[in-house]
Amino acid sequence: MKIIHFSDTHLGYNDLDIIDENNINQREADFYDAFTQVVEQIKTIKPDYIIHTGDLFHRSSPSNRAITFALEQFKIIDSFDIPCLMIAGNHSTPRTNLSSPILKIFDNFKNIHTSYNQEYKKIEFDDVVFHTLPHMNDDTKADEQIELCETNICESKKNIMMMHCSVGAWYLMQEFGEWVYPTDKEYIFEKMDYVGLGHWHGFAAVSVKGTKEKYPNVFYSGSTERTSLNDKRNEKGFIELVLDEELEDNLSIEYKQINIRAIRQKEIDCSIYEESINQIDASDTKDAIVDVKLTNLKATQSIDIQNSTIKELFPDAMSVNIKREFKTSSSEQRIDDIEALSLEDYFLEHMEEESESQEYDRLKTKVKELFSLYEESANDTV
Ligand SMILES: [Mn+2]
Repeated sequence: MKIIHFSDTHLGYNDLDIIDENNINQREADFYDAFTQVVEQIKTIKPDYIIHTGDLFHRSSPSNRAITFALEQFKIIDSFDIPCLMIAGNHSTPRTNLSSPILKIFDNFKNIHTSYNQEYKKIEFDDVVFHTLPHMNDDTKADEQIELCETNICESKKNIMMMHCSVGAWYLMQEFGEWVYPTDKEYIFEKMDYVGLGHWHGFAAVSVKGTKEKYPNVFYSGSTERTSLNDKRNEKGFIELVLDEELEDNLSIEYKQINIRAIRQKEIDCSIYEESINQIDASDTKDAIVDVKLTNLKATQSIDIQNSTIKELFPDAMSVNIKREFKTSSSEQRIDDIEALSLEDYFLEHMEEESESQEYDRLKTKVKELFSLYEESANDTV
């Protein structure tokens, strides 16, 4: 039995204010592209089942474009005549009972089976039972649903569990209302042939109760794109799973990568600024998101280094983000001690320490000018 497991496709997510040739936010288009690649591969692989473990959409009320895209893609999936099972994640679960769950739009698709009612749902076929536990807002209710799942395990068929949660506290995404699967219920995993998980955005085998040992049959497929620039992974894709008694642990797991926009991290050491700039290799930054860290910066130096100068180092990049990290010395005051001082005063004091007197006078004028500009615009917004 062959199964494709993918997850966290976050359709409708957008970022970075860059518009593509079709007037669509470029990052939003990247997510559609990632999804399309998975569907194309499913068509070639022809699995027996397809499972999606949540966060199909980025929001519980997605945009018209995201809904239209999903309906087009699931029409294609439906035409494969392969059962496709999908559960709701925290991003696609409404927080109140007043709104209707978005996954309801697939109710009339022949081969699409959904589970979104914040309760356990058994979806059964001739050879396999899928135990689906969609995202649940209520932890107490969730415990009962897990028990229900356990009692429905079918000895004569394969058993596959589908969930959207953090197993223990190890796979939290720092989001609102995450569901943490209770550690004392992990023994159920051993009764399953496979546990397909969504929520964590990296491909991962789950560790046994926080040890280094991994369950052979419990996996996060990860997301198909990155919903935050803090996610530096360039490997995104899906799982091709084979369940077969001939195999070790009765299964094989293959992680299949798709092509996504690269994120490249670069560092410029400002204590050797010129040298560091000359050493920058921009050859892998075409169409990429580039993260540049300026390290060992001195405050005085920071004023003279323009973001535009740094961006010019990567002319073919899609976007360049610049982070400035200031050099710290042990003699420096801690942030808590200087809260009483205004930022402008603190900054000037620091510059006075750092620079020659003539240079200080020049920079002081510039700083005062910039701070007054800032104050002006800050007042405007009140
Ligand atoms: Mn997610």
